[in-house]
Amino acid sequence: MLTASQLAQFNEDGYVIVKQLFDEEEAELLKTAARQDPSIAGKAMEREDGEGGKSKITLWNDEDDGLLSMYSRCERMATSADQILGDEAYHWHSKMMQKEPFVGGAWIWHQDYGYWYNDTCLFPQLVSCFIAIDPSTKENGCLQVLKGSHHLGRIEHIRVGQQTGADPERCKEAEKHCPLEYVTMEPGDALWFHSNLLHRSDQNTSPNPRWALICCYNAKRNSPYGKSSHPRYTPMKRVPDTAIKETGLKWLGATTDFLK
Ligand SMILES: O=C(O)CCC(=O)C(=O)O
Repeated sequence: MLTASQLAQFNEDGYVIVKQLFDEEEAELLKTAARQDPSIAGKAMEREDGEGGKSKITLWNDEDDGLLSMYSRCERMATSADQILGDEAYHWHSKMMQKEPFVGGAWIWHQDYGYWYNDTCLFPQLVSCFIAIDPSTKENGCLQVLKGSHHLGRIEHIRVGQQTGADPERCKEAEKHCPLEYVTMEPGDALWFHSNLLHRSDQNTSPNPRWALICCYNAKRNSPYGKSSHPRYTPMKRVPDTAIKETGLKWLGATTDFLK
């Protein structure tokens, strides 16, 4: 549940950080599941950044009964997503971002709605929650955001080197108006960010991993009208906040719909 002032901050800045959304035990369980659930390593896709780095991502659309799904399904996440979207939120996808020491790749400026527009969502009424698994620092490539850039609306996304990102000329201009913030976080902290917020991250040149679980939600009324690589509105199987500790070390199931 977000407070009125957290919601106001989200609307003004395009993001809000919730410190310790998950307590120490939940953050530790998340780290163990991320590192040990065989699906995470087994279904990881490698993404070259075109600058010599590469990141691994494991991405799934559906929810199941494994521990990692409890983070996206739990009441405190689902309710916050409802509040931000002003509608019933449903699970769009979750992804495990694995930025490994020394090799973890960079991401260029982009808006998530830059891509999700092509999934035939009419409104930018989607939101992501970045949950830090490791400390997320400048050195290991924490997320960077342009504060208030969600007010720009959707920017055209084009091929830039080996990545597709927001038009670099527009981003350069946006940087003159919207302050750049390095979002440093501790394990268990969460960052909610708008689907039109410009964000990027640097390579991880440090000896420390920078992993994060990102859970993304769409609004019920914004269900894709056409072809989409993510699901149409399906009610979330919401679980109480206690489900994380109760579930314990249970891995994602064989039926999980991982994207390739
Ligand atoms: O993990 C990162 O550093 C970037 C993540 C990101 O930009 C995204 O998932 O849209």
